[in-house]
Amino acid sequence: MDYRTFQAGTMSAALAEVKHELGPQAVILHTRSFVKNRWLGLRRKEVFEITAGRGARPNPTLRPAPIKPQPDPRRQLLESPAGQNIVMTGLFQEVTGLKAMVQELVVHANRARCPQIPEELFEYYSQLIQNQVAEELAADMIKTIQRQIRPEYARQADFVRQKIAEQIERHLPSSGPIVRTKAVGPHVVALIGPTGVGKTTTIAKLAANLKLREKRRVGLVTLDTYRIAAIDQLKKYADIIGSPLSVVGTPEDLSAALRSMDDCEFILIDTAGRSPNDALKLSELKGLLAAAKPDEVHLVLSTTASQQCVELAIARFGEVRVDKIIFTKLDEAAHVGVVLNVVHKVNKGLSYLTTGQDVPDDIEVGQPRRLAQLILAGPDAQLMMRQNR
Ligand SMILES: Nc1nc2c(ncn2[C@@H]2O[C@H](COP(=O)(O)OP(=O)(O)OP(=O)(O)O)[C@@H](O)[C@H]2O)c(=O)[nH]1
Ligand SMILES: [Mg+2]
Repeated sequence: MDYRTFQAGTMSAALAEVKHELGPQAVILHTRSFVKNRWLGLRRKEVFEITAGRGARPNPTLRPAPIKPQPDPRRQLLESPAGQNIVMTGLFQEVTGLKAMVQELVVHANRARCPQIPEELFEYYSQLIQNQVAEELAADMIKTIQRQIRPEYARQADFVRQKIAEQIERHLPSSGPIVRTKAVGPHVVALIGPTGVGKTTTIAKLAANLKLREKRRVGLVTLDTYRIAAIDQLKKYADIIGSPLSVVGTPEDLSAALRSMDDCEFILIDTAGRSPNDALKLSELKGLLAAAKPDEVHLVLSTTASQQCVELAIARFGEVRVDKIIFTKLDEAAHVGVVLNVVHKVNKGLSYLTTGQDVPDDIEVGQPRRLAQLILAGPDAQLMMRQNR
């Protein structure tokens, strides 16, 4: 076959050239795109290349094939695999173009709404907003940075990102991990929170890390007597790590269970998930915690919930007792800014973040710097989380 290579700045321009030179019957053999460096690599240009031929010459030794009605040559070209490749590439280009256009419109709309944000720092402000950092908080951080740095530094991306990380750290109180400070008796920690946020899984991760990695004596207590499955779930983990588990339903049983584990260094209490709207169950939980007198109560919240749900949970569970906050399911969160908004607003220390279903690995101490990195990573945050495992 007689074939030639055509190059152009867009796939459709290259295709037009193929059609012009070889006619509509042209057969496409190969397509590719690559970046060409020009001016000693200072300018880069994307090139689209199509290798096409005029079609196979008829073989005289073969009997002529019966004449079939020919589809329209344009359709023939489009239906070939290479033709479809081009269509897909074209679509991809168009979608990418549309995305950039929408992004630009969003930035433009935000910019119109926030004339107080300096032009050179607007991109960073936009990134924080896209990660659902509250507008007021984002504006506050950016304005502080503007006051801190000289204008020429605002153009140095790494420097500005470092400053934003510092701001996020400043606005995100962290409580550090669970630490036993007393010399005698168990350090008692209770986890409370809405249903299904990951309390039991987090208790299992904490217990396994304390027992297997730190070699501590750990006892487990569950107050979740509503469902057999919930007891089985924790029993399975207790057996694997070799820790005692007590299942208790009343405040009196709870006090007795804690006394029976007096030789443990840590006791972790799992509770049944409660709806923030269920006042009765919340007051029952309050009674149980009053009997347990835990050293720390961590409110467990999921990053997959809306900020509104999270705030309602904080308000209602706050009436029970909340000392620290654990955020779960970061691996499923589209945006991690909510963690910053919430922890900053309620001014409770962030103790842990959980990043997956695997016990005991998918948990980390809630470090502001790490959260800053995740917020600044934007769409790459999930990738960063997986790489960190
Ligand atoms: N993706 C993801 N899933 C998680 C994480 N933590 C827990 N899960 C999952 O969330 C689901 C609920 O977890 P549980 O630990 O049973 O939640 P819970 O808060 O104890 O639930 P209730 O006791 O019913 O209120 C399970 O499928 C867990 O595997 C996490 O960090 N990431
Ligand atoms: Mg549970």
